[in-house]
Amino acid sequence: MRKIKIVADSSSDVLEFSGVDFASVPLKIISSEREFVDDESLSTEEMVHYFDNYKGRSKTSCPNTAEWIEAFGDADEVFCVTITSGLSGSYNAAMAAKKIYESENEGKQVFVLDSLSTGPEMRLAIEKMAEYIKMGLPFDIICDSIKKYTKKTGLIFMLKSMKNLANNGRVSPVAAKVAGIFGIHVVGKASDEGTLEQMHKCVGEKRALATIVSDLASLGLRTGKVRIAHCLNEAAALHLTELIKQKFEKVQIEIHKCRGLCSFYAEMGGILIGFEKA
Ligand code: X90
Repeated sequence: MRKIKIVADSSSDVLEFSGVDFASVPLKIISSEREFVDDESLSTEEMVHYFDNYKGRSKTSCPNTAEWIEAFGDADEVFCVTITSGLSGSYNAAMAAKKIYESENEGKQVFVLDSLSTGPEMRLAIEKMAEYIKMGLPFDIICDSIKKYTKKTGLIFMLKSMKNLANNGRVSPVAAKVAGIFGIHVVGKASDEGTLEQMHKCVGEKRALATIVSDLASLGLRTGKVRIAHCLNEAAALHLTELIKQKFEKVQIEIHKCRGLCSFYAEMGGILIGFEKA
């Protein structure tokens, strides 16, 4: 029996997954005083409040090659998914890990998927990988199928502040400036290159959520899955769920909490929505 494992970096907000062997590899969120490891022991709430009051420099770091290899364990087939290579070194580290692991373990195979996204869109990829594994599909077929599947998924986000994204060079300071001023909520999507693409500046959360629903329609949501991740904003996640259900009757929605990495960048009140396109 070949041992099969799914490994994702912690930006997926997935810590465990039932029915398959699964590991999360943590990113780190670092201030000049503290280091937060994005694993199951992290209190994201405490971290978000800490950074809300913190005025100094902060940064994040992705898992290194050794950490990826360690997470592979002794699996014969490994399916990895990483945060977008457009914003992080996680994909490159996982690819380096794949090369070493495969060359040191004859016959073992590692597939690394660059999600070109993060959070709930990665969760959808993990769910699909698990489905294929449970079906008993061969390694190569799973790789091809998952690549095709992710062409039909998307990510929309709503941000009330883009301070941490701008301070860490993940968006331009000019673009980030509007978020939060006069109640402006930025609504955008993960671009095809795996970067942030701003689409609307909405005044107020209500307006922003309505805009997200119409964007979901124009981007291709019809009857598929929706996965919402929120940073300390369950009220918005629930409201959005209602709005989505009114427009798309057959969708299957789940709400999850952002873990550390997504909480740090999405900031208080932010939400991310992963969805399947028809
Ligand atoms: O390697 C590292 O240090 C991690 C850097 C991650 C930078 C961006 C994370 C964004 C998280 C923000 C909204 C969604 C953006 C989607 C873009 C593809 C969440």
